[in-house]
Amino acid sequence: MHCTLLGVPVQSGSGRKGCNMGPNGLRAAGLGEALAGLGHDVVDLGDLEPAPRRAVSHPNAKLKALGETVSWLDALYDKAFEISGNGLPIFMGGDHVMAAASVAGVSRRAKEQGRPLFVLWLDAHPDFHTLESTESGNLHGTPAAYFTGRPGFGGIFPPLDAPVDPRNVCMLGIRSVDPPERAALKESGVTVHDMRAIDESGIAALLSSFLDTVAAEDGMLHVSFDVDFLDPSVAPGVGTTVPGGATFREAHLVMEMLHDSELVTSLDLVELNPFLDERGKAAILMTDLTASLFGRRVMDRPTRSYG
Ligand code: 6HN
Ligand code: MN
Ligand code: MN
Ligand code: MN
Repeated sequence: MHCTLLGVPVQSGSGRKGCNMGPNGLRAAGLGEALAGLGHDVVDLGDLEPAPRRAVSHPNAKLKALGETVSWLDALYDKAFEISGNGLPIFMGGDHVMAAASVAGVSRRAKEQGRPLFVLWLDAHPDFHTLESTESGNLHGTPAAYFTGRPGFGGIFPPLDAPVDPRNVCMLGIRSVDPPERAALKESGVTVHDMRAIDESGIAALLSSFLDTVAAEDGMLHVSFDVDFLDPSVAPGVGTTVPGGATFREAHLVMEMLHDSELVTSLDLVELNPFLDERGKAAILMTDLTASLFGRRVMDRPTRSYG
């Protein structure tokens, strides 16, 4: 497999600083070496730079850092389309707002190839706010609304050539939803498996039924992995910790099943905040989880000390 690593050190979409160190946190944890060690051909393109600023405005005065954030999305939208034409891109965030552009870019690629794009959203949050509905004003709460074509982003976020069908989006790990998101999700057709569903049904059953659908429709599959999908006890290095998240083994099992499915065509690793991490715990776990996605099996795991 040819893997392309791209750092996207955007932090303006989150309420706090430190996510801009995420790409280097993953590099320090040995992400590139881990994938190369599994026999993959790995190229690290370094870090993206934002595009020149456009004049953008919106009546919601709560929105934070709109112009700066949009300049990152503009740059990433083109880059994601470009690099998705050659191997499997891994977008290293940066806060989750970057998924607006990574998904929009790979969706344009899927459309060009005449295949449907599916999105597996691993997160405590659905990030399903519009620019109107967000109360925090933090734009990392909006990407899933944008790429599924919810209204109000036109002329502000990059033009969306290929909206993702909400019925092709599966969210796993959800446990923190704002009222306007809840109402919109209900109408949307997005599949939401919250933590209770995972407790009751087991994560494997929920994931395999989604993967069966992707395979049946010959879909491309983008995985967007927010660190806060994980329980904060195993991944403290994130600004938006929510108790009751996925365990170490639940997360690895997801990645192992994704590997076996051979369906994944692109990946986001987002919201890692090395400033908030404990001796690289979250950075190392995200790296090891990515290794599972790229073929490392339980019996082959290297001996590691965790903090
Ligand atoms: N993330 N729903 C909250 C908000 O501020 O809109 C939290 C968003 C979290 C976003 O974790 O990527
Ligand atoms: Mn998120
Ligand atoms: Mn989140
Ligand atoms: Mn493999």
